[in-house]
Amino acid sequence: HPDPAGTLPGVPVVDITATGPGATPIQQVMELMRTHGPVLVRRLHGRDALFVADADLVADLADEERFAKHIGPALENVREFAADGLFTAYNNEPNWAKAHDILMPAFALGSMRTYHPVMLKVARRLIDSWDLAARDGQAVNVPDDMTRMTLDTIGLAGFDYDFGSFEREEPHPFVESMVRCLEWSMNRLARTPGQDHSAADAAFRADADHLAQVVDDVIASRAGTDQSGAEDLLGLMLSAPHPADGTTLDTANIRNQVITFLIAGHETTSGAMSFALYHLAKNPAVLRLVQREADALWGDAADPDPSYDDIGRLTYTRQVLNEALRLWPTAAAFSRHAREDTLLGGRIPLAAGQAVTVLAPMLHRQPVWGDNPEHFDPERFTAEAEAARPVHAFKPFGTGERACIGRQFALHEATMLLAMLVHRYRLHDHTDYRLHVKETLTLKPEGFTLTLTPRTPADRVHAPLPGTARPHKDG
Ligand code: FDE
Repeated sequence: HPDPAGTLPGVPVVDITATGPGATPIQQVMELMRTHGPVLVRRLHGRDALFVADADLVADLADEERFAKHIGPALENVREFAADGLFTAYNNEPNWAKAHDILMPAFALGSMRTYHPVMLKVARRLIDSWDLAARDGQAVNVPDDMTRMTLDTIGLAGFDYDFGSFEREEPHPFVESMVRCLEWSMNRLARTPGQDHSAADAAFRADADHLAQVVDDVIASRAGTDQSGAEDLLGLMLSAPHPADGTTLDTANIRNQVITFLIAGHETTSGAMSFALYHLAKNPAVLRLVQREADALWGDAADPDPSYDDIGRLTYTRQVLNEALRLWPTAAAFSRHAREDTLLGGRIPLAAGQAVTVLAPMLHRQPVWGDNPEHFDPERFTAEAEAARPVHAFKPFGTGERACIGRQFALHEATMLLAMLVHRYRLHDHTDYRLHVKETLTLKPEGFTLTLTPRTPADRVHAPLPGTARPHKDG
């Protein structure tokens, strides 16, 4: 029978044309893998996509000699509004290497020292708003507020531009346009050939124009000022010469980079913090351990002043974030292609250019994670546990030279905020929330709300910090 991708030996083909991918395509593939195993071809209207979550195959895909990042259909759609920005650039597009080289220093671990004060300032905006909610006994919408916080942070830290998200009832219009652009990118994948989508496409164009407009404002508010010495992203983009050829980024590319950073820098990070708070609300024993860590640093201080170095000491808080990213990696899939004809894992023949998509949430539930992978357990991320596990078993930030450039940025921001929140509030799961994961290319716990009460000195956890008293890993 006709088979566009050619049958792959031992790989099941699952045709989803009858139902389509629906509103939650990532979770649909997760379900398919629970039935058919961690390697499968998903067929939609005769178009095939190979998905893998098997740990050995993912490790093989991490081989940069034989595989490279693939811009699949989803990222092709994102290219309609982010073009040759870092995330969506083709590997061989000159602006990828150029922007990568210019911007790398801004994301090295040491640069977090520069961003720390701004991150702290925005964390305090969130705390001010949560203090009011706590006083009035009102619930807070966790993903909405995390999105306010991460947008303001990347705006200020990256571009010295203030979105003022906490002064608005509704999300900033930029966020609304951006979310619709991402939804368009996702829904466009599910289209039935031959139907008319001109209304959706026109609405998308209007949103994409709005994004470009906001970004031009961000850039305009900087243009003309002296950029020498400006260390933020926009400063680098406007002024830093490429180390090799001395040229700077062109205006169109700067616009694409700003859109890229505003998107990449906040949806994924806000989702990660939202899932972390969800798991803490559901796991009081873990919450107590995070509180103990924060209490050991900041004691009864009413308004602690976290230092840059404090964040490096929050090792258990970091483990909680990693464990949240294990179960719900908010950038859930990334794609690779074969550079030449090759055998994936020594058994699946791939032609040069053929794409494979890694489904991280299922990779993170494979047998290397033990026999109870659904169980939330930050002990999986102690240094010892990590050393004992294959390196490619955990991929929330992608792989290789196209892996996430913003990883340290996101982790510093998220670790600090999480510790400040658990230090300050008791979290009440007042609705007995049932997890509902919304997909807009990224993942978030839709409709997750908490009520809060201030913690008092009597709530502090006074136990000492060493790892010896911790519950044992995997029973
Ligand atoms: C990137 C990234 C990735 C890869 C993708 C592919 O491969 O396709 C991933 C997976 C990610 N990333 C993830 C994540 C998570 C989180 C939380 C984050 N992420 C965050 C962030 C922040 C920021 C700022 C960012 N991020 C950014 C970015 C960029 C720019 C990119 C691209 C790179 C290159 O060069 O390519 C990424 N990120 Fe991320």
